[in-house]
Amino acid sequence: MFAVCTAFRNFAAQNRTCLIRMKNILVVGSTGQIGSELTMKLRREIPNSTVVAGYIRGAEPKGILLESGPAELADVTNAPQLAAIVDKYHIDTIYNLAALLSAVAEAKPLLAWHIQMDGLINLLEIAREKHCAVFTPSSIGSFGLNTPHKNTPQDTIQRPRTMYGVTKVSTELLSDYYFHKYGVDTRSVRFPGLISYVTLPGGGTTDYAVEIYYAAVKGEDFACPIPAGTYMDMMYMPDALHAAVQIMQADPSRLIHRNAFNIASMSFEPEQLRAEILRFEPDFKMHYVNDPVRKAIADSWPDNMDDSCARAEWDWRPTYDLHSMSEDMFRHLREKLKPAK
Ligand code: VAH
Repeated sequence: MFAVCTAFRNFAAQNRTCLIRMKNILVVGSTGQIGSELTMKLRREIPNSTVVAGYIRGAEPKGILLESGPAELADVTNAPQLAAIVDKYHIDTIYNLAALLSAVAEAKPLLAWHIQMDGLINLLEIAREKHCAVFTPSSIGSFGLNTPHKNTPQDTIQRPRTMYGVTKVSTELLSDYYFHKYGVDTRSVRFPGLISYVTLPGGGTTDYAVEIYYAAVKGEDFACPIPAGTYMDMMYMPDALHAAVQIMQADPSRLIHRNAFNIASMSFEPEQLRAEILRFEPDFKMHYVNDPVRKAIADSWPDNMDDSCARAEWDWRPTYDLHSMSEDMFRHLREKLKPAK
């Protein structure tokens, strides 16, 4: 009888969260590659919402991110600081985007664990006590060498050998645990490599696919750290942001999975990207450089994921492909990087 009551209480708590969700939102890591754009999207698109830009010292919000809504010091490893923000703004949804990306995490594995895992447990405990929903992204980095690389299934073996990957698998498991044990409304996706013209990423393995566009627009010879023929899932940022919002607004009764859905839109290797860029910059030059850390990481990640569960359970659909993304990237970067008059 006790088990039934517990399950019902958890479900009721989870549904109460669902009814009040996505009005008062905290974005932890709001000045990062995803956070800087997600914060603005939420502020633009969620009517009557309060979207708090959480940041750490040395990465303060600036410009429109600072001027368009509240900002608070929100160090994911400082639980009292986070709890005070949740109370102050009556937060109902937390986007947890605080993380070291794959290559940096390999250089600083203990710091990566501290941020990604000690930070996550802080947020999940606060969410349990204060009935918040929590989105903490996973990634293609959660897979390893013995994961099927082609059409990587939603449910499959995950034995990554990078600290980034270990934290992503642990994030998926811990987030599932808080849902099943306490009814915390945790949901997330496994992001591919994300490409954007707004905020430069820092220290990822897929980031060559961002840096290459900057080099092409600047007329620089691009040094590619990823060997030809190395396929990885990639996604244009607008699609990734749409997924991050759409999943948190999905009908929970349809969700069979929760943490973390495979989502996919395109898979390419450096030579395919070079060919696409030459369509916009015929004089573009690229050569390969040896980067054993990024090569080993990239070799362990999928070529392309199967995202049929996300499509079936919450109607995920990408809108950009390599050509439409490249058109948009060049249009914005040529404007952003043009010499000041
Ligand atoms: C990285 N861009 O390369 C990030 C991302 C899926 C890759 O996690 O580490």
